Parts: sequence; C-alpha cells; structure tokens
Amino acid sequence: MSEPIPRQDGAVILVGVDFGHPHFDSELEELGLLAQTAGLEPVARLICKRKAPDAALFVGSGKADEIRELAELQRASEVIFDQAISPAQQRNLERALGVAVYDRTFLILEIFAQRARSHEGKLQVELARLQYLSTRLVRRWSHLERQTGGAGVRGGPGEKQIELDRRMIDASIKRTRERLSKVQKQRGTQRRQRERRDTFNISLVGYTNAGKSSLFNALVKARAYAADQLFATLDTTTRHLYLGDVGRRVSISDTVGFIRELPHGLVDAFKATLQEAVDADLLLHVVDASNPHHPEQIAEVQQVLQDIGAGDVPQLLVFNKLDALDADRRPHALADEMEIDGQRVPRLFLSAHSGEGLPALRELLAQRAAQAGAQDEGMSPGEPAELQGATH
Ligand SMILES: Nc1nc2c(ncn2[C@@H]2O[C@H](COP(=O)(O)OP(=O)(O)OP(=O)(O)O)[C@@H](O)[C@H]2O)c(=O)[nH]1
Ligand SMILES: [Mg+2]
Repeated sequence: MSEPIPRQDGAVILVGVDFGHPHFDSELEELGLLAQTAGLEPVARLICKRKAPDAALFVGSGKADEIRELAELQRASEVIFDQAISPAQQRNLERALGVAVYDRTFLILEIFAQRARSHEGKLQVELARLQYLSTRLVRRWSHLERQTGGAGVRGGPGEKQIELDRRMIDASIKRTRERLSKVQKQRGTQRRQRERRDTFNISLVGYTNAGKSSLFNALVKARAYAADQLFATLDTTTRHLYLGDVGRRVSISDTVGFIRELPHGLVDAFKATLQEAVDADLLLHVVDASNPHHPEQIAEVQQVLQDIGAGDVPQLLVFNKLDALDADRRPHALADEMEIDGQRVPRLFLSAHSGEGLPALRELLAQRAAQAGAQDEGMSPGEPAELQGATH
C-alpha cells in the first residue's frame, strides 16, 4: 500500500457528466455555487461526455483514473458529482478514487441542514436526510461484506448489521414524522386557515437566488435575510402588505427557493412549507432576468409547482434584477405578457435593488386584491378559499 496523500479539508473536485441533456451546465457554475454555499472550496472542475452512466462507476474507468490523479494533485478531500449517483456507484467510486464521493442531492441536503433555523425546518431536513441515508446504508458496511466472502454469501455479520441499521433508521423516520406533525398541528393551522379566508394571500416563489427575499424586503420594508448564496431562505415569513384601500387585508409570504432536481425527499419533507404556495391566491414568480439560464429556471419552477399541486394558482411573472441587465438587453416595455405552459401570464420587469418598476407591481397587486375582494362579495360564506381570487 502506498502512503496516504495528505488532503486539504473542504477542497473539492467538481465533476459533471454530459449525457447530451440540452441544458447541461458545462461550467458547473451552479454546482460550484452550491459547494461554496455549503462551505466547501472547489479547487478543480472536470467534465466528460458519455452516452449512458457506467453501471459500476458512473464514469468510465479511464475517467475515474483521471479524477483520482486530479484529486491527488489538488489534495482534494472530496469529489462531488453534478448528477445523482446510486449508492453502489458511490461506494465503487470511493474505493477507486480514495476520497469521499458525494452527489448534488447530498450537497443540497447538507445546505438545508446547515441553514434550517426553525424547529419545524430542522425536523423537515432531518426527515429528508434520514430518507436519503436509508437508501445508502450499505456503503458503511462494505468492508464487512468483503470479509464474509463477498457477493453470494448471505447472512454474514455485514448483512445483519445493515438490517439492524435499517430498522433503526426506519424507526427514526417514524419518530421524526410524528414530531413534525405535532409541531405542524401546534402551529395552529386551522386557526390560520380561518384567518386566511378574509385575506388576499400572495406567495413569492422562484428559483433560488432570484431575489425573492430582496423583493419581499422592498415591498414590506422588512429585513428578511437576503444573500448571494443558494437557499438563503428556508423558513416561511409572512407579513401584512399595505396596498392602499383595496377592501381587504393582503399578506405576502417569502419562502424557500427551488432548484433543478430538487431532491424528492426534500419536496416531501418541506410539504408544509411549500403548502403556502398551494394555498395562495396569487403567486409572484420571481425570475433573475440577468441569469442567462433563466428560461430553464422558469421551467424548473413550473415543474415543482405542478408537483406540489400549485400548478393552477394564478401567477404574475416578476423579472427582477433589471438594473443588472446590459443596456442592449433592456426590454422596451416594462410590462407585457409571456406564455408559459400554454397560458399567457402577465410579466413585469423591475429591480428590487433600485426600486425601478416597484410602483407598477404595487398597482397590479392592488388591482388583483380589489378584484378578488369584489368577487367575494357575491359569494356565499364558507366558499373554499381557492375559488376566491381566482382571476387568471
Ligand atoms: N443587481 C441586483 N441584484 C439583486 C436584486 N435583487 C436581489 N439581488 C441579489 O441577488 C442575490 C439573491 O437575493 P435574495 O433576495 O437572497 O434571493 P432569494 O430568491 O431570496 O434566494 P434564496 O432565499 O436563496 O432562494 C443577492 O445577492 C441580492 O443582493 C436586484 O434587483 N438587482
Ligand atoms: Mg430568500
């Protein structure tokens, strides 16, 4: 055995495999941002092309050698893949590369774990992590598998241990679920639902880092945490929004951002947080107009909205960061319509930073709230909230 190579803690190599997906991020820009947000330092990036993932190693064995050499040269302590890799591939890669190997899903879970502040948020992340871990248990016991004679030999100590661990994790998942549902009940969901009925509820949604919290702060003069990192916000904050005399109360909520390939366990665990969007009367879909990938980001957000059952909630598109657009990319009109998923959706360009375009947004929101209020007048009491304010 050769001497182990000293590694630099937190130094990571980013790897992306291009399977011909039209939106392949060849710069691994988003993965780099995710890594930095998690407190890691990307020291090298490597991309390669393949038709399909290799069953054992995800990449070819030649590429694996290349990654191992690069990791040694850069003294990296971890390698992170931009795509989801299977537990078996992860285990094989760790053996072949001699360093810890993670994927995008794990990184996102890690960030959520670091960021969660509220009791409910922490429990939600814990649940998602347990679910992810339960599929990966095998890897910690791979050395035992080998001791008992490898594949084909059943019932060795390794297998027993895996079974025991799996049962422990299953029990933890059950306990966490119970604690979570208790916290959510305590939040007084029913009382809030009653309050909601008299209020026009606006919910900010959008890709992470689009500027939702910045817009929220600009609209309600609050100080929600806004930062140039992914998933700055994990909990939901709701404030009263004053729009002049519109005949009813208006509230606005800022919440967690979406991302490409949002881990399934997370969507599941954050159902309660995301429920805010499902119950809203109007979604403000915030887009970072200065990001060249914004069309794909819009499509991702639409997908998540569908998945959580908010696909039919009326939307306004807010193209934010107008101040960051080059003069030749500035739109002629700051208000128009855009077609998404076969529907024409009103769109406003603005800047949460400079304030340009904010009065037009306030005006449009006031109109919507007033319209919804007028509709309610004609409705019998007890009508479900989602029917009110449904002004496409
Ligand atoms: N140039 C420019 N930058 C902006 C604008 N609005 C927000 N930003 C910046 O964009 C970054 C992300 O802003 P946030 O408000 O935290 O974005 P978010 O959508 O809440 O992000 P998450 O909570 O992480 O999902 C920050 O660095 C902001 O300063 C804007 O109008 N113009
Ligand atoms: Mg935010």
